[in-house]
Amino acid sequence: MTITQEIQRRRTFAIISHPDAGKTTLTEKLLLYGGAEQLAGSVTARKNQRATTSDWMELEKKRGISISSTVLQFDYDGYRLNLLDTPGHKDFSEDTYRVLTAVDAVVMVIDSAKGIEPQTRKLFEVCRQRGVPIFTFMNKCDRPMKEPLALLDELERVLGIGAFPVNWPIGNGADFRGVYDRQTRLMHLFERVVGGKFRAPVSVGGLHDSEIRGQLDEATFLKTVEELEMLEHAGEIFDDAAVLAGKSTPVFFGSGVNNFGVQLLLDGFLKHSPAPKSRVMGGIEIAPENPAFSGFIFKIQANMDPKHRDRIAFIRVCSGKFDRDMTVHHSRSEKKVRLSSSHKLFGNERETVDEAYPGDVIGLVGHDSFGIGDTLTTDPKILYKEIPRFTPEAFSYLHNPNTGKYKQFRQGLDQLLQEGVIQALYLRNSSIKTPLLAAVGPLQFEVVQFRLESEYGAESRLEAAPWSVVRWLPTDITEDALDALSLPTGARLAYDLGKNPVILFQNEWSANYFNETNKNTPLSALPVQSVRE
Ligand SMILES: Nc1nc2c(ncn2[C@@H]2O[C@H](COP(=O)(O)OP(=O)(O)OP(=O)(O)O)[C@@H](O)[C@H]2O)c(=O)[nH]1
Ligand SMILES: [Mg+2]
Repeated sequence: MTITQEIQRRRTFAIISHPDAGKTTLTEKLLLYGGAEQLAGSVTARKNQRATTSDWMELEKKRGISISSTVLQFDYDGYRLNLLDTPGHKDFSEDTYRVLTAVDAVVMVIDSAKGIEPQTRKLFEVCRQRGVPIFTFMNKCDRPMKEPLALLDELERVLGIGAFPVNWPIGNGADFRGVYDRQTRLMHLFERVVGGKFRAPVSVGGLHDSEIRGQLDEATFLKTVEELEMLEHAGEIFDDAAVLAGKSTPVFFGSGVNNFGVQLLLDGFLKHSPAPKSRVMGGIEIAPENPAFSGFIFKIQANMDPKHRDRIAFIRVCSGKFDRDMTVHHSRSEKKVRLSSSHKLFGNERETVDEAYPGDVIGLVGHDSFGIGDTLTTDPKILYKEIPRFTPEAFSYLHNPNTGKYKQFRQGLDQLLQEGVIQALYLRNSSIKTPLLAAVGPLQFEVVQFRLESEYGAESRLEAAPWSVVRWLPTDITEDALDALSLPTGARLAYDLGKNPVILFQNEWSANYFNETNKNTPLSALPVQSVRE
């Protein structure tokens, strides 16, 4: 296969939504239908007893929510898929947003009973800004759902995106029977299978096929026919260009847990989603076919495999070909490094990979100097600046109650900071050695404490810190100028991990007051990035 053929068969996408809409469940089902697993992970109604491929972390299993994104690579129908399941909870949105920089399309999952929820809306905005094509899966049609037309209307009204129903639900809630595929004009009626572990048996036929007709009650049949006629009258056609431009979203209905409509989503997605495209960095266009290998690190995760206790840097390949053992330029250290330990990933399982192409996400092991956002390339002129930063809104000290375990505590915390699980700040002119953690949301504290304990055997104790707002000072401000600042009551000077100066304020009001009274010291609400970061 030529490099162009390899690129054209790659599909790299994330599954996004508000918490609990069914992303992880759908991920498992895509693996089932994609033939990547014989049995989809046993997703049971009892949330605390789940064992899914993509929620492998101890705390994820315990809480039944996704905390960290997961990469799954598999082949299906001639395609190579790189699928990323993301956490929905807003406290983990840093992780989700980083993943969005690494994909070429997204599947947005919506709970059909609830419609568009706040976090879906935020994630949608990020996709729109980045111009990422969006495919919509209206999930949980097996539960009393909103009217499908109302759901489409909501997409158009709330998100301001055109919505094209590729298929249409037949029945609703307990009577949900399947979907009508508008492209092929065929009805797909599914049977429920206990536990949803195997592919759902399906009968396919035309709308007026006697066998299909016989399976539907009069009311459901008439409602479906009427709605389909309405859609036909509207006369819209599938517009690939609008989808690729992020102006319109193809909509699929179904039920992940029941395996209804999953195959149609998978096939429809593969048919219409884009292969890896060029990226523009600092005005230069880098095409995937560019002979230079390049990619960037968007995620770091330690201790994925308890047997190995190492850390994996996840890189999205953007151009050229990756070969194991190749030597590349590492942007942060400006040094040459040899990439000898490279892996293909499937949840927390990994397998050595010898080559990779644009679109692929691979894991690199054994490089402590790698950080999130770093570029690896054979052409040092290429530098990706993709990774967004977030403003923390929650601050807490993290104490080590057990001095005998100081080493484990410190090592664990340093590792988690490098992973970007949470941020840390250092108070200026302070003798306090207790780390001050800064999080986008408080659940991040819980993850840090849990992982310190379970992965490093280190206990910890949280103590709320008196600030709720952080602002960045100009990076070129001198130490003397910092000494001369007059801060509002309760405010403190500190440094972030990149040694950039910040001010911690007790509240928004206090930050605004400082702004008013120090016009020549502009503050930034967004983290600044110094050159080497
Ligand atoms: N009735 C019904 N329940 C579903 C369906 N799909 C998923 N669920 C249930 O919805 C709950 C949440 O599912 P998950 O797949 O964990 O949701 P998620 O979007 O990954 O959640 P986070 O990652 O925590 O944001 C689970 O109890 C699933 O069994 C569906 O099609 N119908
Ligand atoms: Mg999940």
